[in-house]
Amino acid sequence: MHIFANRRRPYQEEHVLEWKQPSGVAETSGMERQAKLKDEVTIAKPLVGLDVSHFRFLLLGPIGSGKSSFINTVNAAISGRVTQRASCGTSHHSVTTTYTPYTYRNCSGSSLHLKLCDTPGLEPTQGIDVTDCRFLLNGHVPEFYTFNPSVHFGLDSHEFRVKSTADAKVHCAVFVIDASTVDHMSEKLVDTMTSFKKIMFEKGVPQAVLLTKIDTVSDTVDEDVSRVFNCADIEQKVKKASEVLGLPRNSVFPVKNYEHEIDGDRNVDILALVALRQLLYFAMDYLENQKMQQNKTGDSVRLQCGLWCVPAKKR
Ligand SMILES: Nc1nc2c(ncn2[C@@H]2O[C@H](COP(=O)(O)OP(=O)(O)OP(=O)(O)O)[C@@H](O)[C@H]2O)c(=O)[nH]1
Ligand SMILES: [Mg+2]
Repeated sequence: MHIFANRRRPYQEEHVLEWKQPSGVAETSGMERQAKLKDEVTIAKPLVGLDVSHFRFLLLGPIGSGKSSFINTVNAAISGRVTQRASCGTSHHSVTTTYTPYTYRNCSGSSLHLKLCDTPGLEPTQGIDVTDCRFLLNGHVPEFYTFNPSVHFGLDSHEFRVKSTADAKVHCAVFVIDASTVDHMSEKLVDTMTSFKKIMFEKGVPQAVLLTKIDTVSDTVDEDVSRVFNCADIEQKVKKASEVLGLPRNSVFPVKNYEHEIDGDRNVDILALVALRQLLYFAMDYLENQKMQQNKTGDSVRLQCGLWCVPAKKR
């Protein structure tokens, strides 16, 4: 069954695969589905007891891959207004230079408990490196810090936050990849992202991939974004992204960002919201694991205290 529209189009060929179907959204109308997804992402809150006010997502990826555009697309999907909160465009070097957290508010003014953090794009010879990535994941980089390509951020930077908090740490890392270039990404960039991934695995930080610009690789999707999960071309790009980054296909989310549009499109919003909901699930799992570890540590401290408290005669 089609994920978004339960009907067959004349150009839908026999070989076109219905390759993926996020749960619980197939049977409802587009409007209901959009409203349900919006509710879900609006009410999602970090687990209590961890001192985390917002889920923090770190967006990483090559220059021009659509990181800032995704931030704007989410804003449009949540607030109903297509705007340019984050500056977007194409340039020789990254348009984004600052580690910027974006928070969101829906049409009725309710704040979402998440921050999408924009970062400068990766380039073969500059951009965020493995050390920067580690500091970002650990929460040592202050929000709104402007990266300087000629001076590395480090322990000697006066802005280095020595004391990090659970709130400042990254709860889910998101690689943003352009679907039109995924088949021929530079080896250097892939190596950089692979080394980021290694640190994330070490730290237990979940990783996801946003596959952007799907409208540029399929005329069918360009014409009607709701056909994304019926499109063999997109399925192939998702498979490629999963192979390149070594992450499972169910953590690769195809999205189309607002780019030339001035009005919202329900199907564009739904795709962004489906991706965002999954990202929230990943971050929730991460925090659940943190809580479990915290409890385990607490238990062992309690156990130690218990032993110390055992009266001498009983030893
Ligand atoms: N057609 C299409 N264009 C897109 C999409 N996403 C982004 N773009 C365009 O791609 C260009 C780069 O997008 P940005 O969002 O600035 O990319 P970025 O990853 O933030 O780039 P840097 O900040 O330079 O690293 C802009 O011209 C966007 O309009 C998409 O899904 N479809
Ligand atoms: Mg940007």
